[in-house]
Amino acid sequence: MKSFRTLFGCEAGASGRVVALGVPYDRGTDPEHGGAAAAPTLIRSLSGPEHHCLAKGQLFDLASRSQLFVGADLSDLGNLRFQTSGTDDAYLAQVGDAMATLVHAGKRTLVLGGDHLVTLAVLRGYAQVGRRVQVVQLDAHHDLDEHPVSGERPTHATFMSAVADEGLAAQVLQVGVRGLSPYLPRTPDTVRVVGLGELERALLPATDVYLTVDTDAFDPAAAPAVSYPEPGGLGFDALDRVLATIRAAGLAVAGADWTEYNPRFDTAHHLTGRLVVRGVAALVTAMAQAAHGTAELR
Ligand SMILES: [Mn+2]
Repeated sequence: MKSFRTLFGCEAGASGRVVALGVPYDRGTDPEHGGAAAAPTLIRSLSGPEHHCLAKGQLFDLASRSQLFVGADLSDLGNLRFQTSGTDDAYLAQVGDAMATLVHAGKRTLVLGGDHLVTLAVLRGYAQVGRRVQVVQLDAHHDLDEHPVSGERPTHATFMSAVADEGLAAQVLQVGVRGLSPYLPRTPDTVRVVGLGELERALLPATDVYLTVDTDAFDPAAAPAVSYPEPGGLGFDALDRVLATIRAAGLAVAGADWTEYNPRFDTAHHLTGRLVVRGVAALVTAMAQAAHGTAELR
C-alpha cells in the first residue's frame, strides 16, 4: 500500500472499528464553487502529526480531560480518487460499493467529503446491504428539490430528494436549516426540519443513526470556509449536543460524514479546517463508544 498521511496518524487500512475514507469529489456543485475535493487531504494534514497524532495510541480532549479514542478505534483507507476517464455515476457507485463492503464487515464508516452529494452515494451503499438508518443532518440548507425534474442529476443542493424518493432512510431530521430561498422545497414525509431541543423526541427508537455534517451548518463566523455561507448558524457545541442526544436515546451512530469544507475560502491558518478536525474527532469518538458495546448496531 502506498504510504500517506492518515487521519490523526492512525493505521492505514480497514483494521479499525471506525474506518475513514476520503471522497475528494466536488462535481456535485457548480464549478465556480468547487474546492471541497481538496478537503480530505487537508483535514488529515491538520489532524497531525504534532498535535493529535495517535502515535502514542490515544487522543485526549483537554477541556474535559477525557480520552476521546484509542489507536485501534480508527483506521484510514485514504482517498478514493476520481478518475477523469470514468463517469461521475461510476465513481459515486464505487463510493457506495466501498460503504457496502465496510458495513457488511461490521465497520462504522467515516467519509471525508467532498461536497454533500457524496452522502447520497454513501446511503445507497448502506441500502445495498439492507442497512436502514435514520439520518441526522446538520446543514444550513435542506438540500431538497422544488419539484422533481425527470432525468436531472441530483446535486449537492438537491440530493435529499433522491434519498427520500429511493427510500434510503427511515427518516431524515435536519438541524440548522435557515436563510432565504426563491422557492419552498417539496417536503417528502420522511424529511423534516427540527430544532436541537426537538431532536430527542423526533428520533425513531431502535434505529441506527447516520450523521451527516455539512460545514455550513455552523455559523460562518466560526467556519467561514464553505461555498455558500449562511449567517446565524449553529455554535460548535451543537455537535456535542446532537451526539449526546443520540446517546441519551440509546441509539448507535452507525456511520457519519463531514462534507462541504472548502479550503479555498479558509483563513491562512485554516480556522475552519481546525474546527472540522475537532468535529471529526467527536464523530470518531461517538462511533468508537458505540462499537465498544454501549449501543449495539441493528
Ligand atoms: Mn448540504
